[in-house]
Amino acid sequence: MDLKASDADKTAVSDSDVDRLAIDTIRTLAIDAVERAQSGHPGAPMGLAPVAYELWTRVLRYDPKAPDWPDRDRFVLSNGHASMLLYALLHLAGVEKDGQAAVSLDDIKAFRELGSVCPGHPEHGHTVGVETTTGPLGQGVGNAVGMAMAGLWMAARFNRPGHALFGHRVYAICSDGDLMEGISGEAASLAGHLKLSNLCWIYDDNHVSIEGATSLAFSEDVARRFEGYGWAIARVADANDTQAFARAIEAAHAATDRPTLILVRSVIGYGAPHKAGTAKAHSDPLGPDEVKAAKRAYGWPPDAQFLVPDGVRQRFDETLGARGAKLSAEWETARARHREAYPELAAELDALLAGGPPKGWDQDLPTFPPDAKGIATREASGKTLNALAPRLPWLVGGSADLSPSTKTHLDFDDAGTFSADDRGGRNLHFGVREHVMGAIANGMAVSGLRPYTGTFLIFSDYMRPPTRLAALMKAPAVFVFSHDSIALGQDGPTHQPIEQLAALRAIPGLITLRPGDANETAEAWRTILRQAAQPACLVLSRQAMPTLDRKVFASARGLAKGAYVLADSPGGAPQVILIASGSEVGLIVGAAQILEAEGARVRLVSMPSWDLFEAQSVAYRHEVLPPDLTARVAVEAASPLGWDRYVGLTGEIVAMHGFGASGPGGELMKHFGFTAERVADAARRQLSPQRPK
Ligand SMILES: Cc1ncc(C[n+]2csc(CCOP(=O)(O)OP(=O)(O)O)c2C)c(N)n1
Ligand SMILES: [Mg+2]
Repeated sequence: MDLKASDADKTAVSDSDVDRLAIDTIRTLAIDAVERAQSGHPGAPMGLAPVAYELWTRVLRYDPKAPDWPDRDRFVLSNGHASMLLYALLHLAGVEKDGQAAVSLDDIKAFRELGSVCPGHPEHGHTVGVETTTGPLGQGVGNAVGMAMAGLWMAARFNRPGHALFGHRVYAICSDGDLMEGISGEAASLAGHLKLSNLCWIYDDNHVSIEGATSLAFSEDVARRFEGYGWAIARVADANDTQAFARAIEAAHAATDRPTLILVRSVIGYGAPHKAGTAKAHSDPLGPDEVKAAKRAYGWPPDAQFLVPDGVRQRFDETLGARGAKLSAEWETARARHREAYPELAAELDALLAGGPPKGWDQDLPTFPPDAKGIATREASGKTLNALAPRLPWLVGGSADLSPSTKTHLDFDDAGTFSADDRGGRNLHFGVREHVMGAIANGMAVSGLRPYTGTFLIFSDYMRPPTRLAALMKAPAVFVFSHDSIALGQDGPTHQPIEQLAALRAIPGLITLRPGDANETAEAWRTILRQAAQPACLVLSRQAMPTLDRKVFASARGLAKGAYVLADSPGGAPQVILIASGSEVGLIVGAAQILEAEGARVRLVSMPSWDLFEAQSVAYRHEVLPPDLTARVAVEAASPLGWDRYVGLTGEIVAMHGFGASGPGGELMKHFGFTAERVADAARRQLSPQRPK
C-alpha cells in the first residue's frame, strides 16, 4: 500500500485499511513528536491508539467545528503523560475554533517546546479541545466524575418534556497510575454511589508503569474492586480489537443505572520490537532504530515522519465530523425551540453559558448589624450563601461530611440534594473524600457551574492538588475552609492549621480570602462570585468575632481590594500601622483603643487577601501602607511566613511559631499571645525610639 499523502489509490483502500492507517497515524505522530522533542511518553499512545480511534470516530458525540458545544460528550485523558494521543486526535479530527486549527501538524512538530499548544501534559485553557488539565495522576478521573454530575444536573435543570438539551456522556481514559492513586478510589466510590450512568472510564491495563511491571506494587483485582463500588464492568482482551471495544461501549451505554469501567488489556509501546510491553516504552524517545523498526512493523515507510496518509483526516470528517455537525446543529434547533417554549429558563442557560452571574444576583446580599459579641465568619458565610444561592441557580456545592461545621448547606426549600434519585439537587454530599471533592469541583467548574466545597482549613492539605490545578486552569471553584486557627480549640493541634494559609497564598492565581467580620464575609462571597476566571478559597472562623460598626470603621466593601484602611486615629498622621486578617482584626481594634489612650496615633488595616491587594495599583497599595511609615505590626494566628513582606525587616509579626495545643480556644489565643495587650506591646516596641531603623 502506498502510504504517501497523494490522491492515488484512494478508492482502492478498504474501510478497515483506513481504520488501520488512521490508528497507525496516531501511533506514528506520537512516536515522531516524542523523537523530535527528545522527550515525552510514546508508549501509552501506541498502545491506546485503536481504542481512542474507535471512541472518537464511532462513539463520541462531538463537533470538531464547535468544540465548546455545551452538550458535547467529554473526553478526559486522565493519564496526561499520554498527551500526544490527545494532540493527534485533536489534529486528525480537525478541531478548530473561530476557523483556527486547535492543533496543526506544525504544532505537533513543536510538541513540548516553549509556547507550543502541545505542552508536555494537556492544559485546559491553553489548547482548544482539552477539557481539563491532566498529568498529576488521578485528577482527570476525579474531574470526570464532576463533569458527569454537572451533565446530569444540567439535564435536570434545563431539559423539559420534548425539549432535551442535555444528555452527554463523559469518557475518561486512565492508566495503572491513575488507579493506584487514592483519589481514583474516592472518585469511583462516589460515582458508584451516585449511579453516574453517563460516566465511563477506560482503563489502560498494560501491566507496566515507570519502575517496571505493575506486579511490583499493584496486584489487586481491579474489576472486583469496581464491582464493589457498584460499577458495571466490561473487558477488552486486546486493545487492537476495535470491535470488542465497540461491544464494551455498547455494554456501557446499556448500563443505565451505574457507571462503567472498561478494562482494556493493551501493550505499552505496541509495535516497537524491543521496547513494547516494557517500562522502557513508557517515556523517552524510542531511538532512531526502534522508531524505524516500529514503523516497519506497522507497514509504515520507516523514514517517513509526521506522515498523515490520504484518507485519514477524511475518515475523521466522515465519521466524527459528520455526526458531530449534525448533532450540534440539531442541538441549536432544539435550543431555539426551548427558548420559545421556556424563555426564562433559556435566559438562565444563556447566563450560565456566558460564565458570569445572572442579573440582580447579589441583590439579597445580607448586611450584618454592629455587634460586639458578633458571629463566626462561618455563620456569616452560611447566611450569605443561603441568601445568594436562590438567585444563582448553578451555585451548587457541599462539604466532605462537615456541613454542620462549615455552614455550607443550602437550607431553603427547593435547594434539594443531588443524589441518584434527584439530579437537580444543589446540595452535594461528597462524603469524607476531600481530595476528590476538589477534583469534582474542578470538573463542574469547567462544565460551567459555580461549585463550592467545604471542609476544615487543616484538611486543605488533603485537597491541595486539585486546588492548585483549579488555579492553573483558572477554573472558578470556591473552596470554603472553616476552623481557620488555633482558636478552634479543643480538637487540638492535629486540627489547628498553622502553615496552611501560607501554603494557599503560595498558589499563583488562587484568591485566598480570610474575612475579618460578618460584613467582610458577605463581601467576600460577592467578590468571589462576581468573577469567573479564578478559583478562590474562603477561610472562616469557628468562633464568634465582633461585627464592626461600619459607621465607625470603613465600609467592608474595601475587602474587594484585598486590604483597606479600617480607621486612623484622629489628630494627625498615623505613627504605627496594625495589620490583621480574619479573627485577629478584632485584636488590632482592641490594641488601637489601648494605644490611643496612651496618645499614640494608629492606622488599622484589615487585610483579608494578599492576592487581591497585590493586584491593586502601586498608588493604592502605598495609600494603605505608606512606604515611609515603617512602624508596623502584623497579627495572624498562623505561620508568620510571608508577613515580613508587609511589615518589612523592622516590623513585628504576632503569629504562631509552632503547633497549637488542645484546650479551650479563648485560652489558647491568650496562651499563644493573641491578646490586644500583646499586640499593643508590639506596637509600643515599634513606636520606641530604640527601634532599629
Ligand atoms: C500523582 C503523580 N505521581 C507521579 C507521577 C509521575 N508518573 C507519571 S506516569 C507514572 C506512572 C506510569 O504508569 P502508568 O500510569 O501505568 O502509565 P503507562 O506507563 O502505562 O503509560 C508516574 C509515576 C504523576 N504524573 N502523577
Ligand atoms: Mg501502565
